[in-house]
Amino acid sequence: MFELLNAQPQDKIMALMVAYREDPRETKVDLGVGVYKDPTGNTPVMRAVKSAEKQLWEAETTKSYTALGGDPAFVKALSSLVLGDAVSADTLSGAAQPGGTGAIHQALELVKMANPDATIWLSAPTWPNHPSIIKHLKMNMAEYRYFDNDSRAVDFSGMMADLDGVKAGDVVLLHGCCHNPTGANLTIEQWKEVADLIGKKNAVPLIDIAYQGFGDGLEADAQGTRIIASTLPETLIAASCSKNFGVYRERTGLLMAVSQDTGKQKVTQGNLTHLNRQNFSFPPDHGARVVQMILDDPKLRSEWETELEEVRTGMLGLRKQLADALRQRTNSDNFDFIAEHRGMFSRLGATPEQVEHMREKHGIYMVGDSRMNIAGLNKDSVDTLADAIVDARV
Ligand code: PLP
Ligand code: TYF
Repeated sequence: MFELLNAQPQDKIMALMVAYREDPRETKVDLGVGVYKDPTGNTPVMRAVKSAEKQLWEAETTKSYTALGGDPAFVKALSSLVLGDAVSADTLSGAAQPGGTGAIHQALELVKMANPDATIWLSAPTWPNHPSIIKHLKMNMAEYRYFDNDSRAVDFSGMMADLDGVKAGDVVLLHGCCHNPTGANLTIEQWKEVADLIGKKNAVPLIDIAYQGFGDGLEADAQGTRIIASTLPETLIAASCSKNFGVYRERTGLLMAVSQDTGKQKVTQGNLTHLNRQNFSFPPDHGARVVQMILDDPKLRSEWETELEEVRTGMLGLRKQLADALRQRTNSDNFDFIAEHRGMFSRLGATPEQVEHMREKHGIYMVGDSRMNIAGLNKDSVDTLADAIVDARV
Protein backbone atom coordinates (compact mmCIF):
# COMPACT_ATOMS: atom_id res chain seq x y z
CA MET A 1 0.00 0.00 0.00
CA PHE A 2 2.69 2.48 0.93
CA GLU A 3 4.02 2.41 -2.64
CA LEU A 4 0.85 4.33 -3.49
CA LEU A 5 1.91 7.30 -1.41
CA ASN A 6 3.34 10.35 -3.10
CA ALA A 7 6.28 12.30 -1.76
CA GLN A 8 5.11 15.42 0.09
CA PRO A 9 6.59 18.90 -0.21
CA GLN A 10 8.77 19.73 2.77
CA ASP A 11 8.02 22.49 5.25
CA LYS A 12 10.42 25.20 4.03
CA ILE A 13 10.69 26.88 7.41
CA MET A 14 11.64 23.60 9.10
CA ALA A 15 14.13 22.81 6.29
CA LEU A 16 15.78 26.17 6.93
CA MET A 17 16.12 25.28 10.62
CA VAL A 18 18.03 22.12 9.66
CA ALA A 19 20.31 24.02 7.25
CA TYR A 20 21.09 26.56 9.98
CA ARG A 21 22.05 23.85 12.46
CA GLU A 22 24.41 22.32 9.94
CA ASP A 23 26.22 25.61 9.20
CA PRO A 24 29.53 25.57 11.14
CA ARG A 25 30.08 29.36 11.03
CA GLU A 26 30.11 30.94 14.48
CA THR A 27 28.80 34.22 13.16
CA LYS A 28 25.64 32.69 11.64
CA VAL A 29 22.35 34.37 12.49
CA ASP A 30 19.05 32.48 12.67
CA LEU A 31 16.12 34.60 11.54
CA GLY A 32 14.11 31.59 10.38
CA VAL A 33 11.50 29.76 12.40
CA GLY A 34 9.04 31.87 14.37
CA VAL A 35 10.20 31.08 17.86
CA TYR A 36 11.03 33.80 20.36
CA LYS A 37 14.67 33.97 21.39
CA ASP A 38 16.19 36.04 24.17
CA PRO A 39 19.41 38.03 23.59
CA THR A 40 21.48 34.89 24.29
CA GLY A 41 19.62 32.93 21.62
CA ASN A 42 17.69 30.83 24.13
CA THR A 43 13.93 30.19 23.99
CA PRO A 44 13.15 30.35 27.70
CA VAL A 45 10.34 28.75 29.66
CA MET A 46 8.50 31.83 30.92
CA ARG A 47 8.79 32.48 34.64
CA ALA A 48 5.05 32.31 35.29
CA VAL A 49 4.87 29.04 33.35
CA LYS A 50 7.57 27.53 35.58
CA SER A 51 5.74 28.70 38.71
CA ALA A 52 2.39 27.41 37.49
CA GLU A 53 3.92 24.06 36.56
CA LYS A 54 5.39 23.72 40.02
CA GLN A 55 2.04 24.51 41.62
CA LEU A 56 0.33 22.12 39.26
CA TRP A 57 2.74 19.31 40.07
CA GLU A 58 1.99 19.75 43.74
CA ALA A 59 -1.78 20.10 43.42
CA GLU A 60 -2.64 17.75 40.58
CA THR A 61 -4.25 14.57 41.87
CA THR A 62 -5.37 12.95 38.63
CA LYS A 63 -4.51 12.68 34.96
CA SER A 64 -7.92 11.29 34.12
CA TYR A 65 -9.68 12.62 31.01
CA THR A 66 -10.93 16.19 31.01
CA ALA A 67 -13.85 16.95 28.68
CA LEU A 68 -14.02 16.59 24.90
CA GLY A 69 -13.91 20.35 24.53
CA GLY A 70 -11.07 20.64 27.04
CA ASP A 71 -11.25 22.12 30.52
CA PRO A 72 -14.11 24.71 30.55
CA ALA A 73 -12.04 26.93 32.86
CA PHE A 74 -9.34 27.16 30.15
CA VAL A 75 -11.93 27.95 27.47
CA LYS A 76 -13.33 30.70 29.67
CA ALA A 77 -9.96 32.19 30.63
CA LEU A 78 -8.45 32.23 27.14
CA SER A 79 -11.60 33.41 25.39
CA SER A 80 -11.75 36.28 27.82
CA LEU A 81 -8.09 37.15 27.13
CA VAL A 82 -8.84 37.30 23.40
CA LEU A 83 -12.33 38.76 23.42
CA GLY A 84 -12.46 40.79 26.65
CA ASP A 85 -16.09 41.74 27.09
CA ALA A 86 -16.71 42.17 23.35
CA VAL A 87 -19.16 39.26 23.27
CA SER A 88 -21.46 37.75 25.88
CA ALA A 89 -21.02 34.18 27.12
CA ASP A 90 -24.25 32.94 25.50
CA THR A 91 -22.94 33.83 22.03
CA LEU A 92 -19.68 31.94 22.44
CA SER A 93 -18.76 28.31 21.82
CA GLY A 94 -15.25 27.05 22.36
CA ALA A 95 -13.15 23.92 22.38
CA ALA A 96 -9.50 23.49 23.33
CA GLN A 97 -7.19 22.36 20.51
CA PRO A 98 -3.69 21.04 20.02
CA GLY A 99 -2.14 24.43 19.25
CA GLY A 100 -3.31 27.24 17.03
CA THR A 101 -2.75 24.95 14.06
CA GLY A 102 -5.22 22.46 15.51
CA ALA A 103 -7.71 25.29 15.97
CA ILE A 104 -7.33 26.45 12.35
CA HIS A 105 -7.72 22.91 11.09
CA GLN A 106 -10.81 22.35 13.20
CA ALA A 107 -12.31 25.70 12.15
CA LEU A 108 -11.91 24.71 8.50
CA GLU A 109 -13.46 21.31 9.14
CA LEU A 110 -16.43 23.04 10.74
CA VAL A 111 -16.77 25.26 7.66
CA LYS A 112 -16.54 22.19 5.46
CA MET A 113 -19.29 20.43 7.38
CA ALA A 114 -21.59 23.46 7.14
CA ASN A 115 -20.73 24.64 3.64
CA PRO A 116 -18.34 22.42 1.65
CA ASP A 117 -18.48 24.81 -1.32
CA ALA A 118 -17.21 27.80 0.65
CA THR A 119 -14.10 29.48 -0.69
CA ILE A 120 -11.48 30.36 1.92
CA TRP A 121 -9.87 33.73 1.17
CA LEU A 122 -6.25 34.08 2.19
CA SER A 123 -4.01 37.11 2.36
CA ALA A 124 -1.21 37.15 -0.22
CA PRO A 125 1.13 36.22 1.33
CA THR A 126 0.07 34.22 4.36
CA TRP A 127 1.44 31.57 6.72
CA PRO A 128 2.17 28.60 4.40
CA ASN A 129 0.25 26.21 6.66
CA HIS A 130 -3.01 27.98 5.79
CA PRO A 131 -3.09 26.94 2.11
CA SER A 132 -1.52 23.62 2.96
CA ILE A 133 -4.32 22.65 5.37
CA ILE A 134 -7.02 23.95 3.03
CA LYS A 135 -5.58 21.90 0.21
CA HIS A 136 -5.41 18.85 2.44
CA LEU A 137 -9.10 19.30 3.29
CA LYS A 138 -9.87 19.66 -0.44
CA MET A 139 -11.53 23.00 0.06
CA ASN A 140 -11.62 25.95 -2.33
CA MET A 141 -9.31 28.87 -1.79
CA ALA A 142 -8.70 32.31 -3.22
CA GLU A 143 -6.25 35.10 -2.43
CA TYR A 144 -6.67 38.75 -1.62
CA ARG A 145 -3.89 41.28 -2.06
CA TYR A 146 -2.37 42.25 1.26
CA PHE A 147 1.25 43.37 1.05
CA ASP A 148 2.60 46.16 -1.11
CA ASN A 149 6.18 45.20 -1.89
CA ASP A 150 7.20 48.78 -2.67
CA SER A 151 6.06 50.42 0.55
CA ARG A 152 6.25 47.19 2.58
CA ALA A 153 2.90 48.20 4.06
CA VAL A 154 -0.62 46.82 3.69
CA ASP A 155 -2.06 47.28 0.21
CA PHE A 156 -5.44 48.19 1.66
CA SER A 157 -7.13 49.33 -1.52
CA GLY A 158 -5.98 46.13 -3.25
CA MET A 159 -7.25 44.09 -0.32
CA MET A 160 -10.69 45.72 -0.37
CA ALA A 161 -10.93 45.44 -4.15
CA ASP A 162 -10.17 41.72 -4.03
CA LEU A 163 -12.49 41.07 -1.10
CA ASP A 164 -15.25 42.59 -3.18
CA GLY A 165 -15.25 39.23 -4.96
CA VAL A 166 -16.21 37.34 -1.77
CA LYS A 167 -19.50 35.41 -2.08
CA ALA A 168 -22.10 34.76 0.61
CA GLY A 169 -20.94 31.91 2.85
CA ASP A 170 -17.26 32.30 1.92
CA VAL A 171 -14.70 32.54 4.68
CA VAL A 172 -12.16 35.36 4.97
CA LEU A 173 -9.07 34.37 6.92
CA LEU A 174 -7.49 37.30 8.74
CA HIS A 175 -4.43 37.46 10.98
CA GLY A 176 -5.62 38.94 14.29
CA CYS A 177 -2.34 40.84 14.75
CA CYS A 178 1.36 40.63 13.90
CA HIS A 179 0.82 39.36 10.36
CA ASN A 180 2.95 36.35 9.44
CA PRO A 181 5.03 36.64 7.26
CA THR A 182 4.94 40.38 6.55
CA GLY A 183 4.68 42.23 9.89
CA ALA A 184 2.33 44.75 8.21
CA ASN A 185 -1.00 45.16 9.99
CA LEU A 186 -4.39 46.77 9.60
CA THR A 187 -5.25 49.94 11.50
CA ILE A 188 -8.37 49.98 13.67
CA GLU A 189 -10.17 52.03 11.00
CA GLN A 190 -9.24 49.44 8.40
CA TRP A 191 -10.49 46.61 10.63
CA LYS A 192 -13.85 48.38 10.77
CA GLU A 193 -13.97 48.69 7.00
CA VAL A 194 -13.07 45.02 6.59
CA ALA A 195 -15.78 44.08 9.12
CA ASP A 196 -18.32 46.17 7.15
CA LEU A 197 -17.38 44.55 3.87
CA ILE A 198 -17.48 40.99 5.23
CA GLY A 199 -20.86 41.78 6.79
CA LYS A 200 -22.24 43.15 3.52
CA LYS A 201 -21.06 40.06 1.70
CA ASN A 202 -22.65 37.70 4.24
CA ALA A 203 -19.29 36.01 4.55
CA VAL A 204 -17.70 34.57 7.70
CA PRO A 205 -14.42 35.84 9.16
CA LEU A 206 -11.91 33.33 10.49
CA ILE A 207 -9.34 35.08 12.63
CA ASP A 208 -6.01 33.42 13.30
CA ILE A 209 -4.53 35.08 16.37
CA ALA A 210 -1.18 33.58 17.29
CA TYR A 211 0.82 36.56 18.58
CA GLN A 212 -1.40 38.47 21.00
CA GLY A 213 0.91 40.58 23.15
CA PHE A 214 3.78 40.61 20.64
CA GLY A 215 2.70 43.70 18.71
CA ASP A 216 1.29 46.73 20.53
CA GLY A 217 0.24 44.97 23.75
CA LEU A 218 -2.31 42.39 24.91
CA GLU A 219 -5.35 44.66 24.59
CA ALA A 220 -4.30 46.55 21.46
CA ASP A 221 -3.47 43.32 19.62
CA ALA A 222 -6.97 41.94 20.24
CA GLN A 223 -8.79 45.07 19.03
CA GLY A 224 -9.37 43.94 15.46
CA THR A 225 -10.64 40.54 16.59
CA ARG A 226 -13.00 42.19 19.05
CA ILE A 227 -14.37 44.59 16.45
CA ILE A 228 -15.14 41.71 14.11
CA ALA A 229 -16.57 39.41 16.80
CA SER A 230 -18.82 42.08 18.26
CA THR A 231 -20.22 43.39 14.98
CA LEU A 232 -20.63 40.44 12.61
CA PRO A 233 -23.34 37.78 12.98
CA GLU A 234 -20.81 34.94 13.07
CA THR A 235 -17.07 34.75 13.69
CA LEU A 236 -14.56 31.93 13.98
CA ILE A 237 -11.37 32.50 15.97
CA ALA A 238 -8.32 30.25 16.24
CA ALA A 239 -6.10 31.32 19.13
CA SER A 240 -2.64 29.97 19.90
CA CYS A 241 -0.77 30.11 23.21
CA SER A 242 2.47 28.81 21.70
CA LYS A 243 4.19 32.18 21.45
CA ASN A 244 2.67 34.44 24.08
CA PHE A 245 3.01 31.78 26.79
CA GLY A 246 6.07 30.16 25.21
CA VAL A 247 4.43 26.72 25.43
CA TYR A 248 5.14 25.72 21.83
CA ARG A 249 5.54 21.98 22.37
CA GLU A 250 2.64 21.65 24.80
CA ARG A 251 0.23 22.26 21.91
CA THR A 252 -2.16 24.75 23.43
CA GLY A 253 -4.86 26.51 21.46
CA LEU A 254 -8.54 27.30 21.34
CA LEU A 255 -11.19 27.40 18.65
CA MET A 256 -13.97 29.88 19.32
CA ALA A 257 -17.19 30.32 17.40
CA VAL A 258 -19.25 33.43 18.06
CA SER A 259 -22.85 33.71 16.91
CA GLN A 260 -25.00 36.71 17.74
CA ASP A 261 -27.96 34.34 17.41
CA THR A 262 -27.82 32.78 20.87
CA GLY A 263 -30.20 30.03 19.75
CA LYS A 264 -27.31 28.55 17.73
CA GLN A 265 -24.88 28.23 20.62
CA LYS A 266 -25.87 24.73 21.75
CA VAL A 267 -25.61 23.13 18.31
CA THR A 268 -22.40 25.01 17.50
CA GLN A 269 -20.79 23.93 20.75
CA GLY A 270 -21.93 20.37 20.06
CA ASN A 271 -20.27 20.47 16.66
CA LEU A 272 -16.97 21.71 18.07
CA THR A 273 -16.99 18.90 20.61
CA HIS A 274 -18.00 16.42 17.92
CA LEU A 275 -15.03 17.42 15.78
CA ASN A 276 -12.65 16.98 18.70
CA ARG A 277 -14.05 13.52 19.24
CA GLN A 278 -13.55 12.54 15.61
CA ASN A 279 -10.02 13.82 15.45
CA PHE A 280 -8.39 13.14 18.80
CA SER A 281 -11.09 12.86 21.49
CA PHE A 282 -9.53 14.93 24.25
CA PRO A 283 -7.25 17.88 23.55
CA PRO A 284 -3.90 18.12 25.39
CA ASP A 285 -4.39 19.49 28.88
CA HIS A 286 -1.03 20.38 30.41
CA GLY A 287 -0.39 23.63 28.53
CA ALA A 288 -4.05 24.61 28.74
CA ARG A 289 -4.11 24.13 32.48
CA VAL A 290 -0.92 26.14 32.96
CA VAL A 291 -2.34 28.96 30.83
CA GLN A 292 -5.62 28.91 32.76
CA MET A 293 -3.78 28.99 36.11
CA ILE A 294 -1.73 31.97 34.97
CA LEU A 295 -4.71 33.89 33.63
CA ASP A 296 -6.86 33.27 36.71
CA ASP A 297 -4.23 33.93 39.39
CA PRO A 298 -3.47 37.65 39.78
CA LYS A 299 0.13 37.07 40.90
CA LEU A 300 1.01 34.64 38.12
CA ARG A 301 -0.81 36.80 35.62
CA SER A 302 1.08 39.91 36.51
CA GLU A 303 4.37 37.97 36.38
CA TRP A 304 3.43 36.69 32.91
CA GLU A 305 2.30 40.08 31.63
CA THR A 306 5.56 41.65 32.81
CA GLU A 307 7.68 39.08 31.00
CA LEU A 308 5.54 39.25 27.85
CA GLU A 309 5.97 43.01 27.87
CA GLU A 310 9.76 42.54 28.14
CA VAL A 311 9.61 40.26 25.11
CA ARG A 312 7.49 42.74 23.15
CA THR A 313 9.54 45.82 23.94
CA GLY A 314 12.76 43.90 23.35
CA MET A 315 11.64 43.13 19.80
CA LEU A 316 10.56 46.73 19.27
CA GLY A 317 14.00 47.89 20.39
CA LEU A 318 15.66 45.54 17.89
CA ARG A 319 13.37 46.83 15.14
CA LYS A 320 14.37 50.38 15.88
CA GLN A 321 18.05 49.50 16.12
CA LEU A 322 17.97 47.74 12.75
CA ALA A 323 16.05 50.56 11.07
CA ASP A 324 18.56 53.08 12.49
CA ALA A 325 21.55 50.98 11.36
CA LEU A 326 20.11 50.88 7.84
CA ARG A 327 19.26 54.57 7.87
CA GLN A 328 22.91 55.32 8.63
CA ARG A 329 24.29 52.91 6.06
CA THR A 330 21.95 53.87 3.23
CA ASN A 331 21.44 57.52 4.07
CA SER A 332 17.75 56.97 3.37
CA ASP A 333 14.49 56.08 5.09
CA ASN A 334 13.99 53.05 2.82
CA PHE A 335 14.07 50.64 5.74
CA ASP A 336 12.04 52.62 8.26
CA PHE A 337 9.22 50.13 7.64
CA ILE A 338 11.08 47.67 9.88
CA ALA A 339 10.31 49.90 12.87
CA GLU A 340 6.70 50.31 11.71
CA HIS A 341 6.01 46.59 11.41
CA ARG A 342 4.78 44.71 14.46
CA GLY A 343 5.22 41.23 15.87
CA MET A 344 7.95 38.72 15.31
CA PHE A 345 8.31 39.11 11.59
CA SER A 346 9.13 41.62 8.89
CA ARG A 347 9.22 40.91 5.23
CA LEU A 348 12.31 42.62 3.97
CA GLY A 349 11.25 42.60 0.33
CA ALA A 350 14.48 41.03 -0.94
CA THR A 351 14.63 38.74 -3.97
CA PRO A 352 15.35 35.01 -3.52
CA GLU A 353 18.83 35.67 -4.94
CA GLN A 354 19.50 38.38 -2.38
CA VAL A 355 18.25 36.08 0.40
CA GLU A 356 20.61 33.38 -0.83
CA HIS A 357 23.50 35.83 -1.03
CA MET A 358 22.93 36.89 2.58
CA ARG A 359 22.85 33.25 3.64
CA GLU A 360 25.91 32.12 1.72
CA LYS A 361 28.14 35.10 2.25
CA HIS A 362 26.98 36.40 5.63
CA GLY A 363 25.43 33.36 7.34
CA ILE A 364 22.08 35.13 7.68
CA TYR A 365 19.24 32.63 7.63
CA MET A 366 15.89 34.14 6.70
CA VAL A 367 12.99 32.43 4.97
CA GLY A 368 13.19 32.46 1.14
CA ASP A 369 10.44 35.08 0.83
CA SER A 370 12.74 37.37 2.90
CA ARG A 371 10.78 37.00 6.13
CA MET A 372 13.00 37.80 9.11
CA ASN A 373 12.33 36.72 12.67
CA ILE A 374 13.25 39.89 14.55
CA ALA A 375 13.64 37.94 17.81
CA GLY A 376 16.54 36.07 16.20
CA LEU A 377 18.61 39.25 16.39
CA ASN A 378 20.60 40.71 19.24
CA LYS A 379 22.53 43.96 19.70
CA ASP A 380 25.57 42.61 17.85
CA SER A 381 23.94 40.69 15.02
CA VAL A 382 21.87 43.76 14.05
CA ASP A 383 25.03 45.20 12.50
CA THR A 384 25.90 41.93 10.74
CA LEU A 385 22.40 41.92 9.24
CA ALA A 386 22.49 45.60 8.27
CA ASP A 387 25.85 45.05 6.52
CA ALA A 388 24.46 41.99 4.72
CA ILE A 389 21.36 43.87 3.55
CA VAL A 390 23.50 46.64 2.14
CA ASP A 391 25.97 44.21 0.58
CA ALA A 392 23.12 42.30 -1.09
CA ARG A 393 21.81 45.63 -2.44
CA VAL A 394 18.29 45.05 -1.11
N1 PLP B 1 -0.96 30.94 12.91
C1 PLP B 1 0.14 31.59 12.59
C2 PLP B 1 0.06 32.74 11.65
C3 PLP B 1 1.36 31.21 13.13
O1 PLP B 1 2.45 31.85 12.79
C4 PLP B 1 1.40 30.13 14.03
C5 PLP B 1 2.70 29.79 14.51
O2 PLP B 1 3.25 29.09 15.02
C6 PLP B 1 0.19 29.49 14.36
C7 PLP B 1 -0.96 29.93 13.77
C8 PLP B 1 0.00 28.36 15.30
O3 PLP B 1 1.00 27.84 15.97
P1 PLP B 1 0.83 26.60 16.95
O4 PLP B 1 0.10 25.54 16.23
O5 PLP B 1 2.21 26.23 17.31
O6 PLP B 1 0.04 27.09 18.13
O1 TYF C 1 5.87 30.68 10.89
C1 TYF C 1 6.58 30.20 11.76
O2 TYF C 1 7.80 30.20 11.68
C2 TYF C 1 5.93 29.67 13.03
C3 TYF C 1 6.37 28.29 13.42
O3 TYF C 1 4.91 24.08 10.03
C4 TYF C 1 5.96 27.20 12.49
O4 TYF C 1 4.58 29.80 12.90
C5 TYF C 1 6.55 27.06 11.24
C6 TYF C 1 6.21 26.01 10.43
C7 TYF C 1 5.28 25.10 10.84
C8 TYF C 1 4.68 25.23 12.08
C9 TYF C 1 5.03 26.28 12.91
